[in-house]
Amino acid sequence: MSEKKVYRFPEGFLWGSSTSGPQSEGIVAGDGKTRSNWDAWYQQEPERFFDQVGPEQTSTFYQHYQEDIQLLKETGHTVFRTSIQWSRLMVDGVGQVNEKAVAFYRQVFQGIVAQGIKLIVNLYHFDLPYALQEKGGWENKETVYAYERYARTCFDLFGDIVDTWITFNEPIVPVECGYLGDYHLPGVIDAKAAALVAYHTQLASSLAVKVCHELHPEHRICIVLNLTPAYPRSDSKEDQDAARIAELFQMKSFLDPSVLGSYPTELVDILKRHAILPPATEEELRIIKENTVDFLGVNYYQPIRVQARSKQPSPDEPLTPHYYFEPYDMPGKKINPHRGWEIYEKGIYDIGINLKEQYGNIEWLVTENGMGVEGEDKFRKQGVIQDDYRIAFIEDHLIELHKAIEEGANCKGYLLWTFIDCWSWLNAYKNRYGLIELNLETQERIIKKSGHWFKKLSENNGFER
Ligand code: BGP
Repeated sequence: MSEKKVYRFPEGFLWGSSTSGPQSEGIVAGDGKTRSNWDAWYQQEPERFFDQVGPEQTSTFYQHYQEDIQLLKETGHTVFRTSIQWSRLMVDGVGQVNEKAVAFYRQVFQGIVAQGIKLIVNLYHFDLPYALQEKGGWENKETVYAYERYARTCFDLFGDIVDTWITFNEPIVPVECGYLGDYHLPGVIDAKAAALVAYHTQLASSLAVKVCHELHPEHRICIVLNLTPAYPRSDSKEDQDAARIAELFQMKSFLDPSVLGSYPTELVDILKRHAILPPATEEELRIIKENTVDFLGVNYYQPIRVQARSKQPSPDEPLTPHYYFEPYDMPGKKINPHRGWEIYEKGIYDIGINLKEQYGNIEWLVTENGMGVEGEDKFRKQGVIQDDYRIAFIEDHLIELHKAIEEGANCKGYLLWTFIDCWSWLNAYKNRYGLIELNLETQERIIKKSGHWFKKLSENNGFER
């Protein structure tokens, strides 16, 4: 039998998980929360959400946070990321501060820090106050300044407890899903609006970095990006071009301005060519240039595989990034059938090396990686879900991450999505991601096999395989 290899991570490597306010807190009568885009959408079209479970029924963290913080400890967390809901903290995103929200978040944050767990707080996880959405959302520059005021309010209210912040989670997702597809509000296909929304979001992120550094120079702030590497079908020039352009849209549109302070010239040229380059003032571009992030959060689930278009775009086709490439469905790829996402562990290695070589070896954390599985009940033995597939999924990715770190990648921690089964946008509770099972009827929490395993992983700062 071959000998086992030990994968030990650098000293101080952080082990934990991420969640978000909208996916975990739920809504309780009298809590003072105002409507977000998700609350409003569920009211309008509940049938779009799996089993018609909406955002008010998320994992009751609002009531159970004390118990849940204990569970973080029991599953070996040394780091935890969650988000503040803008629509909970400020009436309709611009009005009065909700004192109940302030009390709630302060108790949560203090409770986490008191356990010796490093806390990372995100300001925005797809959840725009609906009142702002009604005024044009991120197409309207007023939203940028409303977000800046909201960020400042958070730094003021919680800066004595929180010292590590995130401006946005996966800002490209609302652009792709809301302005180039029909999965987030407003659900339109409008490339010009998409480019404007992306630009305004980047400007808002840079402003939050600026305000954070002004108010609390000792704090650190990052942006979380889903950096899906684009792999070309072949090494033909056409396929390589397709992959390069896919990465420009999907990855570099936020990575370059956030880390390097400017947009890739090729991306600007493409947007100009289609007459959809957002109008940017010199002052705004200076803000982006001067306020780059201190470190980066990387969410990695799947790669994208692309090829050159097989047919010319029709003149009537609305402009989307697919004007330049088409998806490549690689035969034999490994797939998570529940989510339909490819599993390609080496992607995490490639990201680490890319950040090392092209982005000044910026410090980064894996801020999400994980496996959503439907119907986990069938894996229950003696009351506990035996999710060996999740353990294998994490280990497989950690092996690649370990290799990248050995080769000099500057990764400081691994945060799983997520600690407890949570509500996932249109998929609601279809796929479960947690180290801890959530019983939707009783709200009982039971640690899965992976949760016990994760504790050992954290205590040993690695694993053997
Ligand atoms: C990421 C989001 C998370 C989470 C995760 C799982 O993109 O940041 O909020 O939802 O994906 O994806 P899904 O819930 O769609 O299965």
